[in-house]
Amino acid sequence: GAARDSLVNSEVGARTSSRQRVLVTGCNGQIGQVLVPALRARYGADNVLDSDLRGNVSATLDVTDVAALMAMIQKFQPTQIYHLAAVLSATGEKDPVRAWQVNLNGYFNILEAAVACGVKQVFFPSTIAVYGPDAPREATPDSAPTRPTTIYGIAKAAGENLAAWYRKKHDLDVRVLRYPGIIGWESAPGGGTTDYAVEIFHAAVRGEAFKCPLGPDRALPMLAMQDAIRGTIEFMEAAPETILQASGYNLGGFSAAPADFAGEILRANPDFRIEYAPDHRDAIAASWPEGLDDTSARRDWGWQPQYDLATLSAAMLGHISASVA
Ligand code: AKB
Repeated sequence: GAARDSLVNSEVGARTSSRQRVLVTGCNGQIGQVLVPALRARYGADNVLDSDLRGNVSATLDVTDVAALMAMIQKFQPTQIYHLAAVLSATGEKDPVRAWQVNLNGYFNILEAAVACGVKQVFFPSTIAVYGPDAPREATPDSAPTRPTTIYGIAKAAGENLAAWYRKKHDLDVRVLRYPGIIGWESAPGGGTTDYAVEIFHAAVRGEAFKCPLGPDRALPMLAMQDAIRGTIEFMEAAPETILQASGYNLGGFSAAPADFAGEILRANPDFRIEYAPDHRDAIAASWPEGLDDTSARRDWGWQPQYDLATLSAAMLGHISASVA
């Protein structure tokens, strides 16, 4: 009954910080480089295993290699997997086969291995790229149609449906957030359409003119890395009964176009120069929302972003300047 359920839930709550063992894939990516230290601070360094295909990580793991994945999970015995390994939107259009193998098959391997090995929880980062040209452009709600036009969006939309299926069929606690473009001073993005919103600040601090791959007014939903990391951990730790949307939640921050970032930078540095040279990324961005409605995340599990365009832009310039000084 209810009393027993709440007892079970409070036991789960009491266990969260002490007995969490977390495997993170794709740790060399933009999010992983910031999420791993945050998870280590919370659950203990030894309880967080950072993996990637290559680079400076504790474990080398190709998520498309089922045998290697199973062996790693059997050895480390994670209670949770944050599955960040993915090929992003702009790269995906250039190499769709690899994008599908990593983003869909790799994720499917993670879900199957999680069920086989008794992993309790899986985090799947979805994206605004699941929405296509037929979704409302402004304040796009969770309920908007997901008919994406990039291979990245198509794989992520399938991933959202897979999450709901594994929740229902296997009682696996897969949780999904639909991230906007994420902007942080801590790490460099790679292969995405929203990467420009990080790169513009680095160019400004180096005193270089920025060649922008999107048109001046191409607005997209954006979110501060600090908000994204905090929100993700809060979401994963939220009581199971507060997670009502099996295929994911929009995670909103603010909406901004290249001209908006340029305006913020110009206020601090009147010499900043930007040149617009829209390329294939502008076309990808044109198929995505301009802003997100994240009412459900706010209502169900208390999502609340802290940064807006002005505060994030100031923080970006401050932190990047400090790191090169
Ligand atoms: C990309 O631009 O591909 C990503 C995303 C919005 O999913 N940053």
